[in-house]
Amino acid sequence: MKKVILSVAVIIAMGFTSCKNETKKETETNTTEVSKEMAMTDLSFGVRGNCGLCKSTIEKAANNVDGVASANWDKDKKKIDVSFDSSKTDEMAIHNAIAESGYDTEKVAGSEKAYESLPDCCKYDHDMEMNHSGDVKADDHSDHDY
Ligand SMILES: [Cu+2]
Repeated sequence: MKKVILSVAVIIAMGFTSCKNETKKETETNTTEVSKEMAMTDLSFGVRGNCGLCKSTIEKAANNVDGVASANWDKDKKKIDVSFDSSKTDEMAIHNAIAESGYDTEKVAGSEKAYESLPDCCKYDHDMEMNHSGDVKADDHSDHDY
């Protein structure tokens, strides 16, 4: 009888141990994921441009900045959503990179030289309004169709 009780006790003890281990692992994984997300900064600002070709030029310029995780320019809103690692780069570096590719941002005027070599369809109007907000929001799903 003692033997039975002992082995039951051992089984219970083993069960507890493995449960504890699993719980601990899960917690550790979650913590890592959360801190990864926390390091990312989301930023959104106006950038002038005309078409799909502008979109790829602007996004390429932003993505080429070390630390930028994603960039998505909205042709209708004339604005870009950027996600970046703030320990590697900052807002102005992204503005400058886009301006260097020929495009005006809210804070930095686009390089004239780069603008001149843009295809004709991309020679946007420098007076164009940018960073439209609000009403076009319902179209947000179109951001993901690439
Ligand atoms: Cu264009």
